[in-house]
Amino acid sequence: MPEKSPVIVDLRFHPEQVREGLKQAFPGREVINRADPASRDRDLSSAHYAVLWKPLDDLFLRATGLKVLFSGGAGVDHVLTLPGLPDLPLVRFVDPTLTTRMSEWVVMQCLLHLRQHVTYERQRAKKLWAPLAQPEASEITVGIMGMGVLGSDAARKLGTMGFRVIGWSKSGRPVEGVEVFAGPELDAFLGKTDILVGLLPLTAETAGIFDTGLFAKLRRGGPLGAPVFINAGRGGSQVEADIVAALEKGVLKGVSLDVFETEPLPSSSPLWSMDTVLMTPHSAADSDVRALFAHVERQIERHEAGQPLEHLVSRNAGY
Ligand code: NDP
Ligand code: OXD
Repeated sequence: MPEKSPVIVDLRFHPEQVREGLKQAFPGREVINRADPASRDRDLSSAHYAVLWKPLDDLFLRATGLKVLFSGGAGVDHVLTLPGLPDLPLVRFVDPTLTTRMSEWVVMQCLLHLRQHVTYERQRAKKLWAPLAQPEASEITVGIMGMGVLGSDAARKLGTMGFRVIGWSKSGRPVEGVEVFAGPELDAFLGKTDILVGLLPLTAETAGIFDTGLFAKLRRGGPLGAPVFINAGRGGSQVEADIVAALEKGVLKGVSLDVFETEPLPSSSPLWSMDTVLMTPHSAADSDVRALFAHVERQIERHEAGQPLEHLVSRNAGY
């Protein structure tokens, strides 16, 4: 039997978690973990596979025998812009562990805004006991931009909580139980949306899409008073100066952000200190390394058995 090609692991994840995750991964195959100083001078030219997230600069110069690339996350904008990226199949990470984490985050943020958490926190700081009139989820329409793997799952779970859910995607591909609007129908979609959720990949078409003009088209006069914006797609899709202005003018009532134009968010950003902003440090849906390695193993097995790879990225579309 021919020797199995090594797999390069070049992940800027928590090194201890990667080391732990690798203990059970890739049986019978050499693993070159580039976070491990002992691998620094290792010849990479015989490896056919690389799993990467913000890889070291010399990866593609030294790993000249690669056949398939695996993104360590669901998003691939950071891979597609890597200098020297070879023209090879790129597989992204799709797994129930990641999808579940994202839906938890999205449902939690929608509920925090529905249940007026920010206002209650403000009242608590003043020791003010003042129950507010409380709308129900069924009175609120959540509009999800990006109805792929993550958007579709979040839509289903928000529906279980009682929210009315609509979606927007490039193709308008149907999703069971959800009215999905196609690309050119954006304005009609926005006009029905009380809580806007961004789960879009970052591409040339989606860069800067969440701006003043878009926020102005959201439904006004709904039970929340003003629309809410939630984004866990990519920070490059949002114009943060426009978010700040929309919050200050009351065009937006509140926002929840997991992603930012610059990460980590610079200390000079006004978003840090605005009490209408809920934020997390790009942690809505971290990749579980064990699940990631199991997914890569499955795809390598398929590839070596002559079966098509799954979750392939379209270079043209950018996702
Ligand atoms: P998918 O590829 O499954 O879905 C992407 C969706 O976006 C599709 O519905 C697609 O439309 C739509 N879309 C893409 N471009 C456009 C456009 N120009 N106009 C309208 N719709 C568009 O991706 P996932 O759901 O798996 O992930 C989405 C993104 O979430 C990732 O790319 C990543 O950036 C982000 N992410 C963030 C994480 C975090 O922790 N914050 C974790 C994981 C992912 P169509 O269906 O027609 O193709
Ligand atoms: C991803 C992410 O793309 O964590 O998976 O952002």
